Amino acid sequence: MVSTIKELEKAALEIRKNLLKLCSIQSIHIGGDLSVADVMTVLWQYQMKYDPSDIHAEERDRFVLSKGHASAVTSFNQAMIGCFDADDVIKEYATDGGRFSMHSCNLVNPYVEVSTGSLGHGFPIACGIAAGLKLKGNFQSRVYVVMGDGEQSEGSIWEAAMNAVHYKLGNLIAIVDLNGLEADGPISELTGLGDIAQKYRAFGWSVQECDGNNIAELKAQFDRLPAPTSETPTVLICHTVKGKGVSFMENQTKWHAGKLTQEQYESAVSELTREFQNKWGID
Ligand SMILES: Cc1ncc(C[n+]2csc(CCOP(=O)(O)OP(=O)(O)O)c2C)c(N)n1
Repeated sequence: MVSTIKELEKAALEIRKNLLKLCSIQSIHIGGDLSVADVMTVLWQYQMKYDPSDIHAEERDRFVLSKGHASAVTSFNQAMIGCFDADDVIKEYATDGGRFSMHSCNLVNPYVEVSTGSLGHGFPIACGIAAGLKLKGNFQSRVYVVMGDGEQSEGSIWEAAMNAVHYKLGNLIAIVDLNGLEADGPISELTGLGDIAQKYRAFGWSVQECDGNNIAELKAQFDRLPAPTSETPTVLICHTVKGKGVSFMENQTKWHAGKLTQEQYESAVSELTREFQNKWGID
């Protein structure tokens, strides 16, 4: 487990560099991978109970990527904890018979708890898993589910949100990557999410909120989660920037998905590296 802020920020830098490398080879959902990269780093490198050598352990925490198009950032995090090599992700991504692709698939990759990609499905499935754990008498595992803010416009999200409260799923932690953009533009101009914290609160959820691109804040939010035995589900609303860390990608709808030229790749990597070194020095 990685626990200092510097180590976690370094891990997030490595993950972003891997994302950019992959993105220089082929088109990936880079905008939403980068926005959620810090959340995923703190979750996978610090927070979750997950042993890559015993992936069916009953006591493990479960992870569901409801915004299934952010498969690459998940795979690079799993590589970092030893599930497989990051180079394998790059080599096999979107190839015939490869374990990694635009959307996570557990038929070819056993580290994927649930295959996702069709938005609005992962969250209800995560609710079912959380209810199942309670029925089985497992009160030590949590279920973490990561959603997009565009994804909140799926009706199934709100059916699940209602049920999670009804079934007292305090072992369920929903995370919303609130980056303000979906595939076709700003959410405020498409469906209009309104006050999302207030909506979850009205449904009976416990709401936590933070800057989702700030590792220290994220760590503090995870540290204060209620115990899995609690009876109220928690949503962590993470305010993020789509394309975070690469200035020409930040808040740009066109970088929802895409491929980098060699020149763009080099400029993006040097910007990220410079930013890290300005803060922590060269080590
Ligand atoms: C049911 C469904 N409709 C449409 C899509 C196509 N799609 C893929 S990503 C995306 C945008 C999602 O926006 P958001 O949830 O905000 O994700 P992020 O911006 O974080 O990438 C859409 C519409 C899909 N995967 N599933």
